[in-house]
Amino acid sequence: MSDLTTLQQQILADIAGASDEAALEAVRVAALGKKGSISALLATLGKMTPEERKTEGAAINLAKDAVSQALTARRDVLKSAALDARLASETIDVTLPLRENPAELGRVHPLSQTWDELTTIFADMGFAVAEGPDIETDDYNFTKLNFPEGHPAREMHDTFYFNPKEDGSRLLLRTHTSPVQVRTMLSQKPPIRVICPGRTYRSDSDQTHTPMFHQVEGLVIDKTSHLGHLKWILQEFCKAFFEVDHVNMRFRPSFFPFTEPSLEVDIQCRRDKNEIRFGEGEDWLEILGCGMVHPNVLRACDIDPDVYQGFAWGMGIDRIAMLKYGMADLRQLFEGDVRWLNHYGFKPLEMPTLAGGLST
Ligand code: 2NL
Repeated sequence: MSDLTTLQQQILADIAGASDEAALEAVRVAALGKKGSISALLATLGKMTPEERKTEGAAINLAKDAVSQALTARRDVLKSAALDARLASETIDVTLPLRENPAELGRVHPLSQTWDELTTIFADMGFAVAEGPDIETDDYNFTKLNFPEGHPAREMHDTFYFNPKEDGSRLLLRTHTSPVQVRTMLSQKPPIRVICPGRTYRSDSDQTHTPMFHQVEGLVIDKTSHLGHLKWILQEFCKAFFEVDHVNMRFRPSFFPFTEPSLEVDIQCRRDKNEIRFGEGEDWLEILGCGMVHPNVLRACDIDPDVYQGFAWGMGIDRIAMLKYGMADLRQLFEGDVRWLNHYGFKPLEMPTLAGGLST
């Protein structure tokens, strides 16, 4: 009996001495676990007489209850002490400035923004986006586009050529995205409605030219497509892109080998010191070239010009980006200066939509 009292006191002392929840758990296992000291005593009840079992059993169970209660009480004390310690150590300075959402830290390059804006506008008019390789054949970049071999028009584009192959043919860096439209006409049947945005290359470098630049061309081929459709498409594009209700446009005769007739398009604007406004003013700004696709081009692309006709246009993405976003120097677009990008860049989660505004 006194053994039981001693054991109980020892266990209660161990409980009081446990300094954290792990130590307390060890004490519990040593007393009440499968091989614990109190469990061992309970196991001896089976070998006792009924009278002994009555008195001994009651005493052991009282000791077990006392130990259980002490364990619970100590666990509560240790838990709240641990919480107090955390509360004291983990302070939050609510006066610190908000950190920017990591997803909002980077900036979208103005050219990517412009690219997204114009694909959004043309997609709304039912145009698909087509892409192709930057390295092209002479055939796709020139011959199929009605630039005859040795024709001076080929010299109009300062082409980057690769070294000639054994058979004399040479690859080149595409000088416009027209070869993508050639590929589209060769692989699809009309009606065709595509835009082809992409990188293009010409050996030309000054204040207003970089050897690599971006172009978006458009192509529509159907049975009765005509310049009236083209004019409407370009007018709607300019209004949507420059985010104005009204634009005046001027179509001037021009020459491209791949269109006949060919036209250049100016948009009316007001040019103040550092700002250009569209839909008002007396100045004219050239923004693109266009025309009816030349029958030779259709034939070269396996389309019968007696059945189908269409129109095409091309414009510089870099140029319209600079016009819209008031950037003075073309070359800064490609310098990769993070300070410049922080100023002219766009927030990544604010994507252009027609309903929500292209560039809010
Ligand atoms: C400009 C002029 C233009 C086209 C591009 C084109 C493409 C095919 C057939 C016919 Cl496959 N035309 N593209 C037509 C007229 C003008 O670009 O000044 N771009 C910056």
